[in-house]
Amino acid sequence: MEGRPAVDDAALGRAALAVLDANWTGTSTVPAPGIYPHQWSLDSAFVAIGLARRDTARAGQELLSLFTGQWRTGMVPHIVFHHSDGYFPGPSMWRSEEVPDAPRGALTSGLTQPPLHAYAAWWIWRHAADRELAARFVRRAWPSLVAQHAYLRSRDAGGHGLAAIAHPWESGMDDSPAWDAPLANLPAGRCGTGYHDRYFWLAVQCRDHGYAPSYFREEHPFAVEDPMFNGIWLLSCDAMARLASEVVGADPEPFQEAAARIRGALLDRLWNGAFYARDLRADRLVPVCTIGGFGPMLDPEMPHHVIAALTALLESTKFMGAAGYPVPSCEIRAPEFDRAQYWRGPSWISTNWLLSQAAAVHGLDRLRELLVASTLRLVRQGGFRECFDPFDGTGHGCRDFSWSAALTLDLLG
Ligand code: 9WN
Repeated sequence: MEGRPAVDDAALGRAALAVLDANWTGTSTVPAPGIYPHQWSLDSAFVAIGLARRDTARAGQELLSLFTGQWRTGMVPHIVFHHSDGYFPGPSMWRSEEVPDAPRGALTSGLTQPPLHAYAAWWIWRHAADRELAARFVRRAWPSLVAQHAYLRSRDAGGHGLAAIAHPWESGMDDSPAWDAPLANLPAGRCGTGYHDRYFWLAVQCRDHGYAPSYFREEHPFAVEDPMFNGIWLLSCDAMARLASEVVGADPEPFQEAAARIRGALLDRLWNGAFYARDLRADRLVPVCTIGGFGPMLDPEMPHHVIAALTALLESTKFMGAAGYPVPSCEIRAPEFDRAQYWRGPSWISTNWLLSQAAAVHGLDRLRELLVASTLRLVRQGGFRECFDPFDGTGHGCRDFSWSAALTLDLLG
């Protein structure tokens, strides 16, 4: 790509596969050795996408293995633990074994993450060399995907068609400044002062209320409608509709209706010239532009004026225009921006990849090419790091990060 010798791409592809092989446990892929030694939901969806063209069987197994942790409510937990050690908070905090709806034989967290899985299943179906194998996988995954989508409706705390996250961990973008205001509003004195004290306190509240959707909707003090979570849900509803008619022989209409409902609610509830997260407990938009605000761009049917405004914002000096290594996870000019701290500034391969898909569905070819080229430049220069400084490309967080490797494979084609 970009006039580089083919050998560079081949070597990068081999290095990416080597990371995924090293992080493969035999049934699924850990996000990174050492720091994340269990299975994470969103990470597995990205890994499945990255493997779809290269190894259909393993891509499918990644998702099916995640579904062994699915709860009877349909909830796909954000972590399925492989053992009891190595990550805090671990199984002894979550205590899923005490929850009647949790599976026996698997220890899991009690929260979820963005539901990218139906889209990942569709990606496998679309890109697999072995169509029969891919179709068998889709039919096996289908009941789990249907249950997951039904569960998300039970998380509509605002009553307008969007799922509300009950914890920053559910967003997949845990340190994002979009959660600062809702976290600041938690009952002081009961939950500690630091953000991470508050994360822990919130998780304990969820546990002590049995992770019940009715508690999440009605009482839990953190309830936020996030444009990225819901943009991904919408994308997956479209994927469900396609899988229903192309593979499963089911009725696509309920999923088409769900996609339309989410689209309408995103525009009614979260759009104000850009998409913002809505803090349901304070009933107001959180006035900071983050990478999460571009999630609804993934929808092929978002109105043209919305896509034009989002593209202008993305290309402006608030985001890509001033970053040597886009896309920063927070608006560069915001006071909350921090170039080195996780979701408060650094560029991530996952969100770059999602935006490259958004650009593709809207025919924004130049934007797509720029995103692909700059994303590959990041990993070529810095390796498969967790995230990157958006100004000089320095890698941050852990090394040999699975979704950085997997999505590189996809970008290499
Ligand atoms: C909490 C595993 C996960 C990702 C998230 C990322 C980070 C965990 C953490 O790592 O979250 O779930 O310990 O900070 O924010 O997107 O799924 O890679």
